[in-house]
Amino acid sequence: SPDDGQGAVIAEKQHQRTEPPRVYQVLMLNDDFTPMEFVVMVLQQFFRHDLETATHIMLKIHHEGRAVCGVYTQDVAATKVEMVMAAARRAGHPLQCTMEVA
Ligand code: NFA
Repeated sequence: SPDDGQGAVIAEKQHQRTEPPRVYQVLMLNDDFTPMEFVVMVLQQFFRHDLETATHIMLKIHHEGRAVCGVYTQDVAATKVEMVMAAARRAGHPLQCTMEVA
């Protein structure tokens, strides 16, 4: 901040702008073994989708191989991936979850 010549610091609008945070898509990948009901449960529990939206996303993964489950900042996206992978492993399903820059 500038000095007014008599030692007082003049308040001024801060022109330095913060960039918006980079965002990441969290995706799940299709496989032949994970039950559809488990994928729908994951989409509701960890991504906060309602049953209709969760079912739609699950079917998109099933038919197209992958789909976006949500878009988050890096830390939140990484936590979602870990939560899904932990739940799948615990249940004995091969479901894969990944993140990529949106
Ligand atoms: N393809 C799996 C099945 O037929 C269902 C599935 C959907 C798995 C989405 C993974 C992701 N049981």
